[in-house]
Amino acid sequence: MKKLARVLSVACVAAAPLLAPGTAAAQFAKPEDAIKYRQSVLTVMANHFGRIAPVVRGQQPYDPEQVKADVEIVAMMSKLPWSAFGQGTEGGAARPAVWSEGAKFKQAQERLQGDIAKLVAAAQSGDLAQVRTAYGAVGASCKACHDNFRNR
Ligand code: ASC
Repeated sequence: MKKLARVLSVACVAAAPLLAPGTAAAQFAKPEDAIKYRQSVLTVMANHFGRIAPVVRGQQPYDPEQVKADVEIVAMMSKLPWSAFGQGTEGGAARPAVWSEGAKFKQAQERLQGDIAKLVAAAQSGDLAQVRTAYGAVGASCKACHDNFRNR
């Protein structure tokens, strides 16, 4: 029995790289760690996205360098949360649909990243009207994903 357990554990370690890269075990010691990681990343992302809101609403002067810096943080952060939604990490505010409708969840990520790429380009243009349009599209992407995949 002991020997079988050892053989199995060696086999599991050997097979680990073949598993989906997003599995909790690959990157996080515990499911709670994955939940904390994705929530932290999304919190930082929302914070920097939110800093641009008063600018696009005309409540704060447009400082192109500042907007660019915030958009770059949003873009970087937007790459990170998804691998922390691996199998076995159900919980937090995530709905079961994240796992039961994986293809749709993936589409929502891709929509967001496409919209963020446009926001990066708009921020680089230094044209507030372009930033405003692209900002609205990113916000709509955030909302669409939340409507489908996040508990209120
Ligand atoms: C934000 C933020 C979100 C989105 C979403 C858009 O600033 O933190 O989650 O915009 O509210 O509807």
